[in-house]
Amino acid sequence: MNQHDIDVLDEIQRRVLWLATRIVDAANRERVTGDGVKVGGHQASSASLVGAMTALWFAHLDAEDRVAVKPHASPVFHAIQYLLGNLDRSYLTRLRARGGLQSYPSRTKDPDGVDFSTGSVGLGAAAPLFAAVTRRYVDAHFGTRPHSRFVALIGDAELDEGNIWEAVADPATTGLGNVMWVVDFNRQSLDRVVPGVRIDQWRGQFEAAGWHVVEVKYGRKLAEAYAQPGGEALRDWIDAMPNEQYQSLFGLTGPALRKQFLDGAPDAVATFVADIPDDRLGPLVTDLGGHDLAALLDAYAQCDAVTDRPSVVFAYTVKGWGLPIAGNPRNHSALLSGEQVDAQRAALGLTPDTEWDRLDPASPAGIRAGQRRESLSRAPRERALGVTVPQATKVRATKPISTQEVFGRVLVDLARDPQVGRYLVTTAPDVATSTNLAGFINKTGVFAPTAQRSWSEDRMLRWTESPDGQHIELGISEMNLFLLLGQLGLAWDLSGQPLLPVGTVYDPFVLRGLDAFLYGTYSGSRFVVAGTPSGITLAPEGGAHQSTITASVGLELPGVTFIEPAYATSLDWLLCDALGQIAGPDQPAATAAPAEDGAYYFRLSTRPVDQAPFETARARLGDAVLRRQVLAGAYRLVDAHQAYPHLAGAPTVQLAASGAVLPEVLTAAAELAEEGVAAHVVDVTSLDRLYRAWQRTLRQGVRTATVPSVPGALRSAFADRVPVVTVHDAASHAMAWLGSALAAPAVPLGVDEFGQSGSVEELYDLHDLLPGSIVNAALAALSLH
Ligand SMILES: Cc1ncc(C[n+]2csc(CCOP(=O)(O)OP(=O)(O)O)c2C)c(N)n1
Ligand SMILES: [Mg+2]
Repeated sequence: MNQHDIDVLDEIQRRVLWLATRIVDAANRERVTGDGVKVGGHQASSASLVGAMTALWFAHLDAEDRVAVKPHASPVFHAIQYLLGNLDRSYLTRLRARGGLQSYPSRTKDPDGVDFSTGSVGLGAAAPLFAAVTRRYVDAHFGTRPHSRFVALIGDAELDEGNIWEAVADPATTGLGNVMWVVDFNRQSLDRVVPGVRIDQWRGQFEAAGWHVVEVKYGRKLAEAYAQPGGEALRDWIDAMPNEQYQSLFGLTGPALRKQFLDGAPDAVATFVADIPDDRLGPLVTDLGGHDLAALLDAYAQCDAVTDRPSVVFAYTVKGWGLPIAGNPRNHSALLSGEQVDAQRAALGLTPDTEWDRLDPASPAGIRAGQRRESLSRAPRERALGVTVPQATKVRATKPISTQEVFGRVLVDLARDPQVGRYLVTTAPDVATSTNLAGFINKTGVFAPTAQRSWSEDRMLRWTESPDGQHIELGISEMNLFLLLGQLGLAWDLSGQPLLPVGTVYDPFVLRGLDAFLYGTYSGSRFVVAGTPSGITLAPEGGAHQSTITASVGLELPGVTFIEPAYATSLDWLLCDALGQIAGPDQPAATAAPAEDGAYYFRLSTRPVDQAPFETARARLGDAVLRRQVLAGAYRLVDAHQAYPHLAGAPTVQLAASGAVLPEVLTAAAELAEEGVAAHVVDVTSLDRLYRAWQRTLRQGVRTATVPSVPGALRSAFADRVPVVTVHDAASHAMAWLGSALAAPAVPLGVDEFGQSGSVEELYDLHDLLPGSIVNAALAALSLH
């Protein structure tokens, strides 16, 4: 790149800085929200990355490359997309406004082609790494795609987040030469100028994990000064100076800057700078490489040249570069005043009439923008897999069996399906065998970029590692599990190949990866995750392994359908349906509910459960009706009027339960019958779908001021206005709303304390989940009626 090209890029970056600053400014100074809440935005954090991002989009990226942008640099991204012609001008004044640009980059809500959502710091850094893991898998299984580079632009304080180091350390992410992280090394976080410079520590951590590290520390002015006689003293002093002192220089000019700069410096430095006039000294000593376009492009090229491992570039920058708030310790959320904005505009030769203009298309900068727009344009990708997932597998259960075991068997059966099998990919954080993925792994093998020799032969588990394997094994990091699942579920877009991703994790540790779970679904990803085993039914394992709040979490997570079956066939139907939805087009032909999109969370158990009651219900309802109800979220497992005809006219209750506790509930129903109470038993297969159905009718009623109806999913399984006991191996709260939905008194039973070790019976006793307690709860519910 010659000097002319660098000058053109420099002109572009000045305009990018202006637009990014003004986008935030307009949102704050020109919008009347009437609510007294500050709109906000980050001019300083944005300015910091203007150079690195201008260099990327206007001189480095190709159409197939994918980039995660640091959350607080979203205005820079949108300014660039605008200059490239990919964003309508009307959006520029609508940052953080409804229907406008999101505060932080959003794949699903921003209009201009965001590759990775960001916002929760740390996750946006790791996402492209797992997108590259996904690409490596896709290339190995479905043929090589056009080459992509996966880039993350991250803040330096993001490196404090543990998930970054979990991602870097996992063997699954090694050797990815198409990954580049650019650290915006401005040595400031939100609260402060970070004490000390931790570059050596971080360099060591990256290098120990096998990464290639590049530092872009000095700009050209400084590099030239260092090369002069005596320049070494200057260099040594700038390197040795405390970070806080260095940062303070950005707020100073003239003699005050010189005085501060030389405070504590050796005499040789004072001598060296004695001839440099005041107006040049500041720009010289603050000339950092992260704002030198040629130095940045050179660093990117160095990363491209290293193809056998990921790269990280530490770009030394100034937070607030080019703005009057540069380097100020309190600049994270600082906004320029109107006068300061006017001065920035005037300095660029713009006026209020021309301030939002694109680059003049006839100018060298405008021509470059036009060329880049063309070379970065990309055809949209097909989301649907275009295969039909069967409605059920051949898995049959005659003996008592646990849902965890059925889950494993269904996957093995689907792996044999000529259409579906090759698209399945499983992953687990070191719990594949203990969550029953062994059968699938025996059948499909473990993925490794190159074939690995096996040193031990285990006849039970054939852990063959090769590029054909369909299980990606992770170290113990639930963050990595959900980050990988999130990216596997976006492979249709980021790697041009839809997949059917399935992950497993011990249910309590879903919480450990929760932020990444949210991240994936917020990004619009679709996958299946099984949380197994779950609840106090995992009795001997004790409190640290017994999940209680996960059912509520699953129910409440947007973009996630929470499913907790008890019986083999219902799980088979539900899992096949979930994979069918994932394989389907954007608006899947829904089951009983309207289109749902996103992830499916199956909460499973290792408790063997007698399948006979399900078969009885099946005989009563028939497969078609039963399947429809199972998928809709609930069916009547025992109809008291049919099971106990002699109780016609007797007091009636309904016992609603999910998952492993159903045997106790069935026994309670039988005991109630003996006491002259008719008890329906409802197996709630998806509390989430029921809740959503209820909410839909309520909201409809609220919005149209009409009487809400009882949704079909509830009506076919429950009896209206009949007292209800809810029973759940989970916090009692998750099911408690059913009373309101049925307009009936409710007694919710569940686990509201930390668990402990014991037998299932002992622990059910402790938490009032044994049949006797359920009977008493039913009588209490009747008495409340
Ligand atoms: C998980 C998470 N915790 C906290 C925040 C709030 N936060 C936003 S930016 C920031 C500081 C980021 O500093 P750095 O990464 O160095 O960015 P920059 O200096 O470029 O603004 C914090 C704490 C967040 N967005 N996400
Ligand atoms: Mg920072």
